[in-house]
Amino acid sequence: MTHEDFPTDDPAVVTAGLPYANGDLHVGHLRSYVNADVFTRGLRKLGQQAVYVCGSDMHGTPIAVEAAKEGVSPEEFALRHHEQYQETFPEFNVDFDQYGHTHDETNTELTREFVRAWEANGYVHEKEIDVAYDPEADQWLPDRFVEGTCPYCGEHARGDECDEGCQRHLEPGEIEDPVSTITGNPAEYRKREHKFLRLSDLQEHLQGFINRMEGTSNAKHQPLEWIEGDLQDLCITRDMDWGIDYPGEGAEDLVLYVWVDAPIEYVSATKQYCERTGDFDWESVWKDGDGEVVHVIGRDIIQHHTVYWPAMLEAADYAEPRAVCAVGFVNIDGKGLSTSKNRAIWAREYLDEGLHPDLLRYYMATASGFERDVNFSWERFAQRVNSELADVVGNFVYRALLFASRNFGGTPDAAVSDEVETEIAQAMDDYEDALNDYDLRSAGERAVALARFGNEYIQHNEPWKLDDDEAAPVIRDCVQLVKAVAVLLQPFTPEKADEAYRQLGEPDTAADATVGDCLQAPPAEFGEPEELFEKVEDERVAELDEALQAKIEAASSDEGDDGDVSEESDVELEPLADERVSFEDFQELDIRVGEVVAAEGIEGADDLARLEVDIGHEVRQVVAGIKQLHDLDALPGTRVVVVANLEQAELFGVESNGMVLAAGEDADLLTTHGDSEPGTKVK
Ligand code: B3M
Ligand code: ZN
Repeated sequence: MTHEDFPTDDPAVVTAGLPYANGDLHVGHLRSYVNADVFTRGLRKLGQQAVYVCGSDMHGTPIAVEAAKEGVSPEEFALRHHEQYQETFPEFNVDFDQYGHTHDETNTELTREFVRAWEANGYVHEKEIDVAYDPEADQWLPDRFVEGTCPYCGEHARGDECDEGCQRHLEPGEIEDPVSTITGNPAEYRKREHKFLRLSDLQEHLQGFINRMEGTSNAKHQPLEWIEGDLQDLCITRDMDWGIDYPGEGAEDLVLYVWVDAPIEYVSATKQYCERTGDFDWESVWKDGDGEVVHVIGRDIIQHHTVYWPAMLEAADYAEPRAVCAVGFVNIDGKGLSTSKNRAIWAREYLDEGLHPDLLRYYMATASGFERDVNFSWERFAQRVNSELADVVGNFVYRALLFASRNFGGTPDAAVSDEVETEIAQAMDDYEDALNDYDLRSAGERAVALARFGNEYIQHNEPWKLDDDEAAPVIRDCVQLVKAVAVLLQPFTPEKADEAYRQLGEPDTAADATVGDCLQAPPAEFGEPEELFEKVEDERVAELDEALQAKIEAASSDEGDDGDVSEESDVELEPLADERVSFEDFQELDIRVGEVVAAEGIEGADDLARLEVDIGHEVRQVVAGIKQLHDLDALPGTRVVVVANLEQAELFGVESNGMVLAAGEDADLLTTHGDSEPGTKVK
């Protein structure tokens, strides 16, 4: 089944993965919430009815463990963070239409209804399993109360997720060599009855769903492997006090697993929104499928949203979501962001620097494709802000509106030229296509490209050399372009777009505008504009960077203490090879300098990219495992080092004729220090 393009006649419900109410917000969080917010606003631009819902995730061991450390009750602890999130999100113009939490009455009730429906539909069974137990603390050890070794990949893992290795969800009893995080002692496995959701009965449905769903390619491809073999049933109960009590028989002392009530909050928040506004019927969206549900999540919770959640929905006779978009992580200095080690840029810190939220929004939504990781750096942030928002958008808007207001008191009385009308219409089409492809970066870049066109247009036509009659049509075109840029950029930079709209004398806000307004004439009268964007100066970048470097150093010297290693992706050095190779053997390798001329992802492969590399004598096609790790669009022009006489191979049906050398897990591409020409032999 293919989905109808946006805009459709049904309401869209966009959700973002619920933040655990257990810490401060940082840029890693913001990336998902900003992207989902931009997407929702983008849908509205297309004329799609769209609401954005989310809430705080209050339950589970992520909260219980942290609350225990502080010596406060989980409820008090979680509510405090929930309130803090409610204040912080709007400061980044992340405007949820409904922001609830998983412990509120609506979600508690709805969660119980889901479980009762599963029971009534025969999807729940009870089974005796091994559960980790700490004899010294005399306590069961659910999820984050236990750590050990992942049975699938051998990495260190938490009780319910292999967060450092294969990212798989782990069922109770699966983790090997369990250790209690309460006492640090080895844990025992003891027998215990728990409730399970029969995923095994839903395999066929899930396979169909994954084929039908839209979204990012990582979200579509990763689950294929998980649902191929026999699906394990999902344990839906835990031995804890904090959580939603199991509603059925025989499990009075158990609460529901946090991943049961957490996604149900998507429905609860929609229900609360609908009850408050009366805008549409939440049940027709969630139960009858007369709606477009789009989940935006971090790439570490793909399994929960493409396997467990659709199974939970189906087992309770709910409809399936339309799309799952998995956003990449934000790394700092090439390493995973670590909250416990303060290797992070905090939301509050950013705001305290007096930086405008729209700048970070634009950077977070366009720094790379949705699903790729972004390596945060102040330098790149400043570069994008300065060269795109300030030099292109800000400069164009200011020049055009200043000329218009000084010479014509507003929009000149003239018709828009065919050339400009066609250009704007093309931008509107491209923008609509990009949003339908869940490609925010292209949508944002299209808006900036239109401003770039405007700058070139004004430069080329030199209205300052013309008399008013001759200048009028040129400025009329430019004013229309300003309006179109403001409309298209609004999802990314809502405050700045509103400001541009005010400068144009528009009576309504840019938020109210739809793509169709790009071609509607702006008011005849408006005053002198002010600059929209301030540049982030070099000295500022140096200061910000210095502060970040100091943090990174402190974090590195901290490494190996008992901090939260779970969020790390630190490189472990491989041991040096003992065996030596002869010089002759080495010389058999024909290693050349190359220059990337084209780079694109390979359809169907999560990590692979097809590169065309100029190696002097010819242009070679090479397949490289760098799709997630590099901004492919930025690669052309980059010097690389290529093993030219490696055996040919075929990967995902694409021939690879050579190998591009890269270092480590991040595939840091080797390049040349000087400017050796493509084809130069490396020896
Ligand atoms: N609270 C946070 C995470 O694992 C978790 C998301 C729930 S979404 C329903 O990223
Ligand atoms: Zn693993």
